[in-house]
Amino acid sequence: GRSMASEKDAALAPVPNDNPTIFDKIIKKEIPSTVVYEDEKVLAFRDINPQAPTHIVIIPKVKDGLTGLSKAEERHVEILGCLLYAAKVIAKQEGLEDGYRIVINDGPSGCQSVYHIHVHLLGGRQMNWPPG
Ligand code: IU
Repeated sequence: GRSMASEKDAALAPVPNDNPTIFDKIIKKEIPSTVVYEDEKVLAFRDINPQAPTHIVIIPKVKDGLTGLSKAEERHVEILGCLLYAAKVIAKQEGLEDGYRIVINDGPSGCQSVYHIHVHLLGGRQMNWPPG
């Protein structure tokens, strides 16, 4: 793996592009991850650097150019819905009945570090507003 001083450093380091990412290796099970949910289109696994007691990353198995939300086209509407619906299913599975936080980081200013769209599901502690 790579070691970075902070998530923000990681987000500011790469030039956003559509190259394969580490998430492709996670999808192909070439590198291990703790999968908590999987269906035909979606894979979800525990974040390697959790920011809450429950921190899960939810990704499409096929990226189809969707490096981030800002690159969404009309053809991506279905997978976007699938990602969000999977978040709801996983939140219930994880026992987050008091609530949780969904995050999509986009681009350098949004602190995105992996250019394969993903939804963060965070819970198990009180979230704050505004976020950092
Ligand atoms: P971001 O929104 O692009 O910053 O989120 C990427 C997340 O992927 C981040 O929370 C990382 O900790 C997480 N992650 C991971 O779970 N496994 C990895 O091998 C890598 C990143 I690289």
